[in-house]
Amino acid sequence: MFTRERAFQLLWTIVLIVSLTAVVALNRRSAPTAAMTAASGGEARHGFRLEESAARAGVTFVHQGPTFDAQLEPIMPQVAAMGASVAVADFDRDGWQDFYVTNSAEGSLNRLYRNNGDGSFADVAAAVGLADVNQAGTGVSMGAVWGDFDNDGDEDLFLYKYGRPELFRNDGGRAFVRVSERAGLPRWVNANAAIWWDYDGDGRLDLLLAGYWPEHLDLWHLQTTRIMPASFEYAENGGRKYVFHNRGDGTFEETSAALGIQSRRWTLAAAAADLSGSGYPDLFLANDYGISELFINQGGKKFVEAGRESGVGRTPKSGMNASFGDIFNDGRLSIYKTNISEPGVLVQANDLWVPKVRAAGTGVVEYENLASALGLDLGGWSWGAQFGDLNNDGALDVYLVNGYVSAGERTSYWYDFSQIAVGHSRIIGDARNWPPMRGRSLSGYQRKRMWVNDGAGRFVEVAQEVGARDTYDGRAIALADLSNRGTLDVLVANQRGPFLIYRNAVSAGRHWIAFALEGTVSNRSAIGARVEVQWAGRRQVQEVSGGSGFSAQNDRRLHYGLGATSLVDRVLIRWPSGRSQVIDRPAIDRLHQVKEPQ
Ligand SMILES: [Ca+2]
Ligand SMILES: [Ca+2]
Ligand SMILES: [Ca+2]
Ligand SMILES: [Ca+2]
Repeated sequence: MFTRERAFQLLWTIVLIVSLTAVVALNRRSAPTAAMTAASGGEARHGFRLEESAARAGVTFVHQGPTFDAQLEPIMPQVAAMGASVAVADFDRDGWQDFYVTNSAEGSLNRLYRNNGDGSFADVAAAVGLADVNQAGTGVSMGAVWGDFDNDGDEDLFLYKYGRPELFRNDGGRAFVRVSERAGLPRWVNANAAIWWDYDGDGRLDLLLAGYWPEHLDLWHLQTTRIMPASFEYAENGGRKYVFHNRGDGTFEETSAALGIQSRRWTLAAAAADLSGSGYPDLFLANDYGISELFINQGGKKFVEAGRESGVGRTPKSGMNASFGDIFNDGRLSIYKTNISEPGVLVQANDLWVPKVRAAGTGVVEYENLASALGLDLGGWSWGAQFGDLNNDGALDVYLVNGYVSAGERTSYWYDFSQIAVGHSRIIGDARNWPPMRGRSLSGYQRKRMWVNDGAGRFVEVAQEVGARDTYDGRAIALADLSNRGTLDVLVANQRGPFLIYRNAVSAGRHWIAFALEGTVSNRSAIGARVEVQWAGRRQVQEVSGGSGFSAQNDRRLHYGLGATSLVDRVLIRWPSGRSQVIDRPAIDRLHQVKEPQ
């Protein structure tokens, strides 16, 4: 039987064999800026311009990577390649968006940047008790997500690590109280992904925590080097998934087995939204070394894995990102999952899963991959990506960061990497068999991608033109309106690199509208609320998210570009409780605070 899987195996093998014979002469330079034309030309053409201004804003953070057991030393740069993350929220409720940034060396400090409202930021992590969270023996930070789990109005913080997961209760924006034991969190999980969601719609936020490495591993004290994925395509020896159901009394119960979410794939990214039209959030997992998984929510009581049936889980790749966007303004969310591509060696190409049919009830949506057709397929060694209307023209654009290990500038590990990739599982699974990196790069010094959606379903790449010109090893990206001016700024967390803030200047005459939602019956953070904005014969749907992209969380206020229109006809809100709300002709060019009607 010549199965589809067999075809992909063959294809993969052929690609790698080709790579063995190819001359991998990568000649990379990291200084593209000199050759670039003035960004003002880009602004005129595309309607916006990005200017990197982190240092000027007082943000001078440089991420430190982890250093594991010395037995991993030869391949340390690639196994210790994650941990830079960013999560946005207004933790002190002053109306200005703040952000939390993780650090990943033992003993290093995380940062909480409070927005001063004047274009500058101040690190208050130490003052509020969120800095010193990477002490030896507790593991190191990989990412964080904000959510008000006790519905008291203050955004609480969940921190996931290669190590001890932590929950911090926000006490009035002045201090964070560690409540991990009381909450009932496990002792040790090696995770790169977590999200807040209210999967059963009871008005209390639950937590999904997705393991990458198996949870029994202490990466600083290895008993064996047989810890690597068993396969590059079908590895199922990764970390388990946890669902923590919020009991409402400060404690959580672990419900993954009862819900049917029991994957051991190597998850790198997770995101939830109501993809099936049931009123409950479904769950998408982007997995490394294998296929993606799509768990369809059955009324908050059970999940059915529908990767194969829906199409999104048929082709094994190296999934790194999960984000949703209504790119055609037709009320349907597409899924963007990034993967690895290195021209001339391995081109997995990114996936843009576009729904083919509108689902009814709890039915499974069928998807087709239109990444190539729309021009979103090639992003290098891709990591985090987010949808957002950066030029306020009414169509969602995509910002993507990339790059794996930028080391020796004219050296490449790709040849050796390809050799291990075709090996037998017994060979791949043991870190001792992986060729030493010896200071070589692996898809390093890559140019970022900024795709502008032309509104007709075609994306044009404009990163260099609009000023997004760094070549650091990007991991997490989050979009946030930092200055409350109706423009989405870009926050980028780089592995072993500086944190970047691209301030976004949008051309005059482009309108917008934004919504800050607060649940009453629903969870107070309003995670899962769905807002449809209708204007000028168009409509766009967005959902409030408890984490998306790669190790990231956007500004949870929903932002819609409107182009030249002067009128929004109507806004439809579907709260997670199921309540509906209609707002007719809301004022444009402003943020609307909307509280769920009781
Ligand atoms: Ca604030
Ligand atoms: Ca709270
Ligand atoms: Ca719940
Ligand atoms: Ca746009």
